[in-house]
Amino acid sequence: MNGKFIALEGGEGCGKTTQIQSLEAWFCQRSDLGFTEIKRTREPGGSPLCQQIRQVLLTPDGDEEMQNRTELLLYAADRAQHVEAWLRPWLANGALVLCDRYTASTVAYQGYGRGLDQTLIKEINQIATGGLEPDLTLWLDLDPEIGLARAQARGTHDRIEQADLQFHQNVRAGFAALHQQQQLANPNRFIQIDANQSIEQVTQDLQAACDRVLKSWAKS
Ligand code: T5A
Repeated sequence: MNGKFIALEGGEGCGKTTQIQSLEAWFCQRSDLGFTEIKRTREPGGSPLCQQIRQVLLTPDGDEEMQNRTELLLYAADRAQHVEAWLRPWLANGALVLCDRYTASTVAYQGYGRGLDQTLIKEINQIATGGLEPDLTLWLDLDPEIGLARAQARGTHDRIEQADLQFHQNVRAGFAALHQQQQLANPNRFIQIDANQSIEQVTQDLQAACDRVLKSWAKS
């Protein structure tokens, strides 16, 4: 693997989609870093096949209730396809990959949100990724009440946005727990960004965090 892999994570409406576009533009100007190309992608839905899985996950037809383990396995199926067919070849080719959500979302949403067993989630994530982990995770941290209000202002509500506030508070606790674990092991691997600021300020904080981590990569 010659490339690098950065994941953006966070609760609903925290601004990932807005910020990943700015980050992509910023990295595109940094030809000094030596990446062969910059790839922006997302989960679920990062390829044509994954897009079909995304539709089942977020806007399924009919009113049959989706079971928690069904949801977990569908996210894993999306990830397995995305990793094997797209992420690994891009990274092998020396790309910088920017991904909107990855395995931390499964820990936070299916683990802390739905209450599924964390050991099961770890195993499923391992099967789906074959061990591919981000070099850096940027967590856009935001009070779920603010994030849900932002997301709802857009007018459409997918299946997961419709879950109650407690679910989204548990999701935030999941990201916080992951952040705390990584703080001890490697503080440059999982960075918390305050998403309750202006779009411009969040962009600046993300760029500063990336600059800091890029320097540590250059030294290693
Ligand atoms: N999921 C995903 C799981 O449960 N398990 C998994 O393993 C994975 C991978 C994905 C859903 O799937 C779940 C999580 C999600 O529920 P999605 O449509 O991709 O669904 O949803 P999100 O990733 O949540 O994306 P959203 O578009 O809803 O939110 P974003 O990308 O965080 O936010 P963004 O940039 O679209 O901004 C939302 C609104 O806020 C404004 C924007 O202009 C926009 O209107 N905004 C701000 N307003 C004020 N101040 C700021 N700083 C702002 N930043 C953005």
